Amino acid sequence: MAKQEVLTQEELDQYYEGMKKEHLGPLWYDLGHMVTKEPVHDVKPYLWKWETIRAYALKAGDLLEPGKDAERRVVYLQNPSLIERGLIGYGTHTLYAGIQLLMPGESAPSHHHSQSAIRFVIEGEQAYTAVNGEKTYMERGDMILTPAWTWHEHKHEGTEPMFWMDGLDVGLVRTLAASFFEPYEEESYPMEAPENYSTQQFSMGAFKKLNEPAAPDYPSPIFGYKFNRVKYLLDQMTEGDIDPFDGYAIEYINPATGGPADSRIGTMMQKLTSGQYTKAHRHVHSAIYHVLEGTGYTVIDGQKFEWEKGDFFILPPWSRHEHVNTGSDDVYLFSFNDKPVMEKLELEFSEEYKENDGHQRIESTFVPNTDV
Ligand code: GTQ
Repeated sequence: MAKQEVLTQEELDQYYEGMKKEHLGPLWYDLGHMVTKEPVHDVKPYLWKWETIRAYALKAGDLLEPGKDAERRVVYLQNPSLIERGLIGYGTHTLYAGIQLLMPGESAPSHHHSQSAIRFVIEGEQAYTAVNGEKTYMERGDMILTPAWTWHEHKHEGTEPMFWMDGLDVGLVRTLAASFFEPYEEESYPMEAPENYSTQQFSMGAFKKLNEPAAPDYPSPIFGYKFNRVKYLLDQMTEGDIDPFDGYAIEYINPATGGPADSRIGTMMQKLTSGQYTKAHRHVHSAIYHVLEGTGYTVIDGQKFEWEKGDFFILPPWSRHEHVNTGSDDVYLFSFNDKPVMEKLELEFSEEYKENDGHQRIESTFVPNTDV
């Protein structure tokens, strides 16, 4: 006889109801919901077309001016699967992406926050991001760091609209109840270093002035990571360097540690040659992807996400994925992720998909705004 049968059904019901009223719970029923066999999450994949995002961002150019009407002019990506829980600005449960527009002559004032941020330049030139008083000029394909709690501001000195992506660990910091924000007391932080200083210092070789202190481990001594360097290195890679799941892939690093460029946000550029397709795997970390160049698709948990230049898509945690280049030119996929956090917490784990020669069966094709 099971022990619980010593009580009548009515007594048992009373016991469980009483427990609930006291805000207590029976682990013998609920352990499997807490300590799950595999990651459980409610982050669904999604894809946004560049032409849609661009049109909405450009329209905001008529509606408001950064520094006057708003801190920043940004149209952010809202994952529809997370807004149900009121999670505003969530692309994944940890990561945020927004598309920032600066019109010629405009600037966005200096501030700092406990979120880490990265920028990835989509369109335009002759705008800079200044980090702690050092200007880094931004060109298409460049990645710029604004590490957590560094003072940063943006200014556009060029003649055409300037678009870039902001990537921040909004969800992570919110979940950890660790968000702090502070505007700088003036519009601009004092410019202290020569322009592009850290990028020049570390661009081919690595140097410091005799009396300059050694680069600290944190934050990275480099703020601007140039696309032409990434492209050069990807082009030097040989077939032996191909990662079965990510193709030709390069991670951006902090040269002082050899670890990720930002200590919490991982950044990666992948190249896929014409016809190249990768095998499926899944990992604990989640990512947001931006298609810098090319056409193709990514299969995520059996759903096909077709993309072209400029598009963005969400890779949820623990979801099988594989990438295909269907065009005749090289594909460049930029992505940022929460892998550094998962690794620091010793939570990162990945699993190869072994069935069907490593390729998923495609069960459906995603159409933006209908498959929510
Ligand atoms: O440019 O500093 O998209 O603080 C969101 C928050 C951009 C920025 C965003 C920010 C910024």
